[in-house]
Amino acid sequence: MKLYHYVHCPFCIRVRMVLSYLKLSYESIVLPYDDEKTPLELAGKKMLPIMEMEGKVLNESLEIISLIDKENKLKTKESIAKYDEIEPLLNEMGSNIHSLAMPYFIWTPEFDQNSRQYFQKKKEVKRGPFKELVHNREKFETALMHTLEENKDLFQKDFNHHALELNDILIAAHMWGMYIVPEFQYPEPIHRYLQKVKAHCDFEYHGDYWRL
Ligand SMILES: N[C@@H](CCC(=O)N[C@@H](CS)C(=O)NCC(=O)O)C(=O)O
Repeated sequence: MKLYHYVHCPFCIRVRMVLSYLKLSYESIVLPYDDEKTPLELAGKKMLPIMEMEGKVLNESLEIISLIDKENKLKTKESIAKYDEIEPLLNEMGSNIHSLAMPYFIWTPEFDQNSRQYFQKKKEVKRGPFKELVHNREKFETALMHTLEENKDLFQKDFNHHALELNDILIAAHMWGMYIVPEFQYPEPIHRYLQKVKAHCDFEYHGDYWRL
């Protein structure tokens, strides 16, 4: 299996988490964000994740995950069947998380000068100048905290009595970006929940940068 991904991308992170939860080895290829040629050649559009496996090229995270989790160990079938129920929450959280995290993503080792400029230019079309996003961070943080408060029941699982499910991975993968934002801290119960998902998945957000 060959996974082409962006380290910061939540859709890629969910695939990485599932692979590592299931202890499946794969070739990890972090593509530069400004590389348009490789994804276009592989999948016909500039979108990651892309997975090459079993003679196929897959370009949708949930399709990849359903093929990987053959034994339905994460209740993948049930999660995907009910994806409509969780998608609005992921979008709502994702919108604020991205506005907060994007100005910082670009300073991680995933980016060089060209890919940083490419990313910033593309994302500023939709979200406005990164400097303004950082300036207005309180507004996005307040909105995010409101969403988290409204959904606090989701973060109560202790994983002693509940098994990890794909839904936990989908939520955690979207929330992970906030760990890149300076001085932001999730409320303690949410941080604990996320760290448990991370431990179950043996997931290292930035592991690809430091591989020997
Ligand atoms: N529905 C897709 C969404 C993947 C997606 O949105 N990927 C973004 C990165 S987070 C992307 O590749 N964007 C490329 C670009 O905007 O240039 C999935 O679930 O895999």
